[in-house]
Amino acid sequence: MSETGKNWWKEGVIYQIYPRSFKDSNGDGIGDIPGIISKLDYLQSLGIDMVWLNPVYGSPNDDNGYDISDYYDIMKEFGTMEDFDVLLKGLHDRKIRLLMDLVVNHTSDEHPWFKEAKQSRKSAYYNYYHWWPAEKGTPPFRYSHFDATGNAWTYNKATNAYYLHYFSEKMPDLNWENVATRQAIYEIMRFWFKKGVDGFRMDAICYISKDTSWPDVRDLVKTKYNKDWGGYYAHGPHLHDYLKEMHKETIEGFDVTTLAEASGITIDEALLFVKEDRKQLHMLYHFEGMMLGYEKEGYKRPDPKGLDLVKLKKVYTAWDEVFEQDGWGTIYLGNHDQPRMVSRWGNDAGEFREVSAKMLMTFLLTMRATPIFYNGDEIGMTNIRFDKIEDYRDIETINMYKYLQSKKEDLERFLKDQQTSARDNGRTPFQWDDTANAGFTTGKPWLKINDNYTTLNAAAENSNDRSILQFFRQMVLLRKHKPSLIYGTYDLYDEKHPQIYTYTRTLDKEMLLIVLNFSKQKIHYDLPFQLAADIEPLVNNTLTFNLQGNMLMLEPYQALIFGPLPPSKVPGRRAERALKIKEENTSLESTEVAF
Ligand code: TEU
Ligand code: CA
Repeated sequence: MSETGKNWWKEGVIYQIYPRSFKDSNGDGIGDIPGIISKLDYLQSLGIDMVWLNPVYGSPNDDNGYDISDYYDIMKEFGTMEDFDVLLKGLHDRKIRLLMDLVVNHTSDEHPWFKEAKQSRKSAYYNYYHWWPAEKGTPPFRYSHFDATGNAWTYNKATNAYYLHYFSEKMPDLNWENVATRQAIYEIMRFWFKKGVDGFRMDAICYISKDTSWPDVRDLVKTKYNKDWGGYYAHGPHLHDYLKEMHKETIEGFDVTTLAEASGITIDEALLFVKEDRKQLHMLYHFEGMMLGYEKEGYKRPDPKGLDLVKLKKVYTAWDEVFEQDGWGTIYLGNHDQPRMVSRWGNDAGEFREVSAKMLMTFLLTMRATPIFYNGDEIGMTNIRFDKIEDYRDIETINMYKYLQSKKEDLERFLKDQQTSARDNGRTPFQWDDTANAGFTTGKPWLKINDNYTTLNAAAENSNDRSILQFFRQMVLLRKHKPSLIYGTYDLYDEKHPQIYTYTRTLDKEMLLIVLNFSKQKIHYDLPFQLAADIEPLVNNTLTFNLQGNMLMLEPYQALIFGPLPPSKVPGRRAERALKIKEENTSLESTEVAF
């Protein structure tokens, strides 16, 4: 177990709600807060401990709420502050904590600060944003994630200057160099903490500090960061100063947690953010896993070679080794920025959907990290795979389409690739039951509903004892009752096996063994150590169990947990690692002696 303390946010399971798609209460086709309130008992029935709610603040919705025009109010489409208070109380009554989404790398261009700022260079709010005065010529190129031109500077006539926007041109970046901006942000955070929210998921938080000497970084980005603008953006000179200051001004004194969206952050610097005595943030989520199975260059394009499980094991094992030392991690396989978990990492075709969704759940709920589940994943919702651009609502897809169109690139291929990777795959409305519009709305849904809702829905799964949903509930309970699954040491076996992911979790005298088949093949698998001949698995996502001697006959996507067992005497990767370190030290010593 890590030396660091035990905490509620390490022990809980996070459930992410995308409010626009969760439940519509008034028939306008858009999910809302009263809709979530009507599903509070459902949330409780899941056994989850924290809800991460995507942004619900005032917003013109250029990027579905990530473009905020009022941090102190609720988006009209979502309801009122009274609704919010009811939701918060309803969650707390059910012992569920609420994490809000904090979006402070940028605001909406309709935020009063920007509306003022863009009037004149003399405006009191001019310095709340980043500007490049036109008399200095063309601004140094910065890449925009969402702009159809790819350029993050947009010209504004009244100030005769360009403003910076790492995302869409309706999302100008806040200037954190300015003390007043920072104080205004801390004020917002304290407002919500005082209201009783239990923490923040922090959007694009690693991008907040900019090098305002504005160097020409095109070459740097191409070489050092391998064309990865996220990597460059996440390395601003004052980032850690600001996070430290933020902690002191807001987090200290409240029993809250923070979860950083850490795109662009590498593994060797993760602890700079979450090492406990650095007093910055509590947890982060990395993107290394999310890059697997995609090509390195260009937009998110599936790699024809598919997913390499050996690499996946390497990534998640390496991140575990980081948090074994200090800090704490999270683990997820999908969210509102990603396609559906089962479509991407499992198999959503026919009979495999159910079993592979359960296998992925077993993985997420047995790793040493706080698991984050995205709404709909608990019932195994799948990618919608739109075939025309008109079906998409996401600014990322729409603007990338326009960009590629302007470059005369292959649009057909782009649309095909989007069926695998587009964010809207994960944003289709929640499938509650088999009534019209999946019980999500009585009106016209803002984004098409997946046709498979007639059979794939929460109501059907609720009344089926062997459903994905019931499996999820049981696994969440199991994690709660087995401290080894939370704090236990993680040890990997057979790291080179291309289909099977095997590991143990050990705490004190108790060990659990987890064996996951990530493939659609039946596999004969030699266990790394002997189990009792009459052993029965503690968890099995299939109806079959076949152990002969040391050999397991695994069904496609089968997930098994054995235990509690006494700690293994056969070393896994962890013990091998310790041995290696010891050997290195001995050889060092002997070298010293020799010379
Ligand atoms: O995402 C930030 C981010 O790094 C994106 O580039 C992300 O990698 C991309 O959306 C993946 O396709 C956050 C939010 O999660 C996202 O929904 C917002 O659109 C974005 O910030 C801007 O606020
Ligand atoms: Ca509504």
